[in-house]
Amino acid sequence: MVAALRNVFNVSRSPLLARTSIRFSSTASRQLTLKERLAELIPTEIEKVKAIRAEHGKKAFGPVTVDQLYGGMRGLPALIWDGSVLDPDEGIRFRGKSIDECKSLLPAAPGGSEPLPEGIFWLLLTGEIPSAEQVAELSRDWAARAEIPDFVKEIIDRCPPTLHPMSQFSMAVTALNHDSAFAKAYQDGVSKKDYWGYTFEDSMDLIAKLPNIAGRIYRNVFGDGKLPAIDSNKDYSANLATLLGFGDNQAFVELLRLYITIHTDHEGGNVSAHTGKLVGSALSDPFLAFGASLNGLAGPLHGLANQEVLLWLRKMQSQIGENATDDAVKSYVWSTLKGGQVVPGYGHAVLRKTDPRYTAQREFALKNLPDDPLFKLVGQIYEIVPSILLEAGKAKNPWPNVDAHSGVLLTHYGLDQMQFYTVLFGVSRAFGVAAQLIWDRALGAPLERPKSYSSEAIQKIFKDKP
Ligand code: CMX
Repeated sequence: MVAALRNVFNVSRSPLLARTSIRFSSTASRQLTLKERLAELIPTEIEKVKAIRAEHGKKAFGPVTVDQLYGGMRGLPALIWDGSVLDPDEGIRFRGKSIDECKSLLPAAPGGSEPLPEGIFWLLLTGEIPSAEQVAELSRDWAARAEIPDFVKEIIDRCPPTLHPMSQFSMAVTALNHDSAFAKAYQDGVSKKDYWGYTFEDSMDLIAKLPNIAGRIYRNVFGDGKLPAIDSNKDYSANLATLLGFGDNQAFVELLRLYITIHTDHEGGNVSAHTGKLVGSALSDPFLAFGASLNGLAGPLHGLANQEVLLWLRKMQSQIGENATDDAVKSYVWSTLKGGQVVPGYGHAVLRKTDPRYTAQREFALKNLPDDPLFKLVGQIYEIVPSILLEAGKAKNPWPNVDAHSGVLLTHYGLDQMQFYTVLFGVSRAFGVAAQLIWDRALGAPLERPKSYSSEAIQKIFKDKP
């Protein structure tokens, strides 16, 4: 305790911590802020990584096949990512904790039962479960940082409503780089050992400003362009719900809390996470790095699949009607495959079982909207699609992923503008990318630069080898 307090005192005097909203209290009764706790953890982690590299650094991690070079690097061990690990059968664990464990361990809002995303950010960064007080302090800190610069508002307001919300989102996030603490400190010649503190501040600003950006895009494209103010007494998800116009619906607020929590992180190799890490490795600040992540998330094989699922379901309903028979659904699925398209929301590059993020959303639906017709259709499809994908014989994983379910829940509460769905995924994904960016700068992660080969080189290398 004494050592911890001494540590708090030391880090509190650092200029890097000047913007942390809790101050050192001489009574020492308050708990550590996230930044103070991180400052304590970093030296130990640096030593841990040094020891791992000293002991195992020269050991091989297994063979690399030519197929992996051509095949999207599937399964290639190539990255360090601490926030979460994905098991093909079990699904995601955030710092070792399953979704169910997160749901029961992370603090919920008073009167609520879903985990607050503030808690999972703490968990992703520290590996620890925060107290309710620490989570409340994060809510207050983010609300205090939520305002976006006028020129960013103008950029969003000038976008034509026909420009996809994800493109608007990426532009606005990239433009936040104007006020990056990291970029400024770098220009001022900051020492490498202090990178993480500025990355932390930018990451906190990034996460805090996303609701105002997302809300503004939503209101401009789908509403009257008028946006309410952030309430500093509300948690992150409640504020986001208010900005979208659903703040009075407690079930929707709870849905957002769950939604943001489970979409935060999915280990490091997926397109949005890896892109953020890659761009961050060039010491681009968190706004530039996460802007790039968003452009990857906007692809239909990744985050845009949540929009595609709803489009596909609606098209199915328009062709075969609501309450369609299993046979009609089957032939619609086959027509999708025969048309050379994918069944959106099904399959995964790593998972080989039903995505537990799908299951968590299904459980929410069973509790809150069991009789919703679209939810029933999603359940019907779950009984039909896997066996068809298996019969078609191509997909390695015939089971649903996270995107198969989210749109149905949002639609139920009236958020039926499917073009907006990936923006919500993006708000959440910032948490996981930011957490890793902070650790990458704390641990001095180098510029990423893997080796590429031409097909000619591959032919030459293996010319006389069996
Ligand atoms: N419908 C039809 N075909 C599918 C399929 C699906 N849902 N999933 C995989 N396949 C096909 C692939 O297109 C591939 O075909 P080709 O050999 O003709 O190229 C073949 O099966 C093998 O693919 P795979 O090894 O099983 O899957 P990949 O790792 O290459 O791709 C993914 C994974 C997610 C892109 C793929 O399953 C897919 O396209 N699913 C639909 C889109 C989707 O839901 N994406 C969201 C994923 C979650 C997220 O990131 O948000």
